[in-house]
Amino acid sequence: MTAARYRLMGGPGSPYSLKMRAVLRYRRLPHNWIVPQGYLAESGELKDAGKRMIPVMQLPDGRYWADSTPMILALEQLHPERSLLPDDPADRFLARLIEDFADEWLVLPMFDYRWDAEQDQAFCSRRQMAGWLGAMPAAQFDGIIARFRDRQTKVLASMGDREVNRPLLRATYPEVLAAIEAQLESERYLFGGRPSIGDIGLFAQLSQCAIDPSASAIMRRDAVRTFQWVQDLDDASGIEGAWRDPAAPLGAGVSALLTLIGEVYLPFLVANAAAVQAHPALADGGGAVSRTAEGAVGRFSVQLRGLPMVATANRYKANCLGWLKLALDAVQGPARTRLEAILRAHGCWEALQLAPGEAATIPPLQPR
Ligand SMILES: N[C@@H](CCC(=O)N[C@@H](CS)C(=O)NCC(=O)O)C(=O)O
Repeated sequence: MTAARYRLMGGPGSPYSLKMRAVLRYRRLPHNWIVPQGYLAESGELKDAGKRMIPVMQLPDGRYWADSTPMILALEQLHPERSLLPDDPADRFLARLIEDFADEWLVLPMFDYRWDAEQDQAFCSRRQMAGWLGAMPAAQFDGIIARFRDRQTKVLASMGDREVNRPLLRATYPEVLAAIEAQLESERYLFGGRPSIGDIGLFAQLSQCAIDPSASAIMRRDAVRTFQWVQDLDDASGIEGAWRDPAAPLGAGVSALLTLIGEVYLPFLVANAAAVQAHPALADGGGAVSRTAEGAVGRFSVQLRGLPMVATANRYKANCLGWLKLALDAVQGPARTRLEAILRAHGCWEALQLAPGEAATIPPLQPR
């Protein structure tokens, strides 16, 4: 293996894979981008790494890591330059919160659009498999496409009631686009002139929405500046901006995202955590959106903004809430006072408070 380079193994349609690549590019960390060839890399190095999800990153020392959020945080320890974590502890927490929302919520409308209408299923399956499979006769290619479509739609069905959830999920997608459009009126990124982990999280899901036919049509029609923001964030290695002044008012887009998080995402996470507690045997799905071992065990329903959501309890998402609570708990001093006011104003404070004894039950946030 080439000395001192990271090796990032991911898939062409995987938001978390493009997320990690954008991180390595912005941070100017030398790396090779690798799409292992074969149907979802059912054999070979990726399979042997044993992570059961993508992306998988091999470090220059040979170790394999998975799970984008802890990988990003671990890279921060190894490489202090060009951090994705704002200097100000309050902004740093908000960036983490927005990243989490993007990873665990925005992915839901993205996947629903992708595997719903015929034009989306047909295009998305073919273009993703084209990346995984390389050269191959058309008949053989078509057979694999059919298998892939079937797999993806079945997995989505196992995650919740798609028909019931669709109105809520699809209402939040244009809301995110509108938030970024609003943010772009004053700042290039969420927390100033350089991207944060929150920008990168939004980029990941929107990178797919910009390509997938139905989601892309909405973005191209209603949010052209966001469309280009997404293209640019794919490679931000040339960006040299500064963090915003944390004493200044929050950007309009950040504020809109926090409202959505307070009204929809955090109540969803709280309901999920309660459902996980009620089913202690639930497997840890690792946050892998397209692989839920749980099936229909632990289905729960919750009303969000008066709209119904029926989902399968997910241990990884319960951990996400725990990690956010710990991160908030760690913010002290004047930044905490400022942060509390912001979170309260957006309905995010209560859901993020640790219960007595809860901290000891939260697993460490580290690459898998
Ligand atoms: N929390 C993980 C999520 C990764 C994830 O869900 N990856 C998907 C592809 S985008 C996956 O590997 N799914 C497993 C599968 O399709 O078998 C991360 O942030 O890296």
